[in-house]
Amino acid sequence: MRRASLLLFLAACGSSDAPPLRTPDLQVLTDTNPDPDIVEVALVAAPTTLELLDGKPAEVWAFRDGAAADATASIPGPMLEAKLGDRVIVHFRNELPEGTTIHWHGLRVPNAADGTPASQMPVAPGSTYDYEMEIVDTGLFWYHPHVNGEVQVERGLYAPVLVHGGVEPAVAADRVFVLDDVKLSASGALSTQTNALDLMLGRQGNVVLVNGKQAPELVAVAGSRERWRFVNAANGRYFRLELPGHTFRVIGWDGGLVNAPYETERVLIAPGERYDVLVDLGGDPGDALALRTVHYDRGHDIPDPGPIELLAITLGEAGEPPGALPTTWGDVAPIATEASTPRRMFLLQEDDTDPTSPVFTINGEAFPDITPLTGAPGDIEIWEIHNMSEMDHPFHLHGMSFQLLDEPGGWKDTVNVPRMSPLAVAVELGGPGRWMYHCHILEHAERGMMGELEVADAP
Ligand SMILES: [Cu+2]
Repeated sequence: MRRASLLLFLAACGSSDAPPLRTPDLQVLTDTNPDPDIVEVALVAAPTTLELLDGKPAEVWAFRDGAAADATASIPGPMLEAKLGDRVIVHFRNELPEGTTIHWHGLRVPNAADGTPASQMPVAPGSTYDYEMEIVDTGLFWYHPHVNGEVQVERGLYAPVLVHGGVEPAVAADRVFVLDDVKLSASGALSTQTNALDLMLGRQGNVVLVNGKQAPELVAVAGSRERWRFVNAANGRYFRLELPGHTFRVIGWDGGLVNAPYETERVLIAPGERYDVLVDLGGDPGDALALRTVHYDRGHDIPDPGPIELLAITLGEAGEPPGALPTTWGDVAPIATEASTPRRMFLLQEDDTDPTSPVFTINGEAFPDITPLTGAPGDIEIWEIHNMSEMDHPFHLHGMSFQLLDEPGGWKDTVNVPRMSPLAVAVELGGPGRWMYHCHILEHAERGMMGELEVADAP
C-alpha cells in the first residue's frame, strides 16, 4: 500500500530512496485492498465548507476519501493513484442533493464504468455505485461528474488520477498540478451570477487555483530537473504556461508519453487536456521563479487579463545536475489509415441569435436531440472536425483515444479545434457501449455540443 501515510513517512525521514512523487496540497485515496495489483478505494461526493481564499469560507461540493475515518473533503478531490495493469474498484457514495456520476476522463474503461447518462442512471442522492476498471493506460487522467457538469465540476468536484508505468525519467521531483479557476464574490463564496459571456465562452473565474490554492509556493533544488504534470479542470479557461527564462520539454500528453519529446517555451492546455513536461530549473539558490499563464486568444474578443502567476518557486540548495535523458519514450504505433479509410464529418457550430441562451451544435443537432453514430469495435476511421464557429472548442471523446493525423506519435482524448478551422484525427473504435463525445467547455456541452457513438458488434 503506497498511499498517503507511506508518502508522509518517506517525506518525514527524508530518505534518498524516497519516491520523487511530490504532489503539493493533494491528498491521495486510501487503498484498502492488500493485493498489490488491486486498488480499492471509497469515494464520497458531498456539500461542504472550504476556504478557497484564506479566512473566507465558501459553500462548495467536494470529494473526500470514504475509507479514511478522519478524511476531510478537498478541492481538488483526493488523487487516485495506480499502476499499469492494476484492477481498480471505486465504491462511490453520493451525498449531494442531486444525482451525479463519475467519469474517468481519458482512461479506457468498460462502458459500465464510464460514468455518463449514456452508460448508467445517475447515482441518486444517498445512493451508491461501484466503478470497476482495469488500468491499460499510463499518465495523468482525472475524474469528475458527467451530470449537470457546468455546475457540479465548477463547485469543486474534480480530482486527478495518476497511473505509473512505462518509461520513468530520473527527476528530482514528480509533481501533479490541477489547474482551475473560480468566480468568487467579495465574501469568498462561489458566485452564482452567470452572464452572457460566461454562457458564450465558458465561465472564466476571477481567481486561478493550482491544486486548490492561489499561487502556491514550492521549493525546488537549484539546477535540478523536475517532472510537472498538468490537467486543466476549468470549465472554460485555457491555460498557456510559461516559466520565464526556461523551456519545457513536453514528454507526454493526455494518454501517456509521446514518441518524440519536444521543447517549447509555452504550453497551451485547453479544458480537459493534460500535459507532461520536464523542466530544468537553472538558477542559483535563493532565486525566485514564477510559473504563469499568459493570454490566449480563443475567439469572441476574449479580454486579455495580463499574465497570471500560478506558482511561486524558490530555488533551494543546489543539487546534482540532471542526468542523461532516456533514449526512448512513448511506444505509440500509428493507427493505420489509408485513402479508403472511412471518414466522418463533425461540424461544430454556435447560434447566438439570443445571447442570453446560446445554442451549440454538432452536425446541426443539439444534445439530447441527437442521432447516435454507430460502428463496430476495431473499426478505423478518420474524424474530420470542422469548427465553423467564432471560438475554439476542445473536442473530447470517451472510451477510446485518438491520434492527430499530423502528429501521430501520441494518444489524445481531448484536442483543441481552433475557430474557423478543420482538424483531423484517426480513431480506432473501442469496446462495446454508448460513448459520448463533446466539447469540454462545460457550458457548451450542457447547451448542446455533445453526441453519442454506439459501438456494437455487427449482428
Ligand atoms: Cu465548445
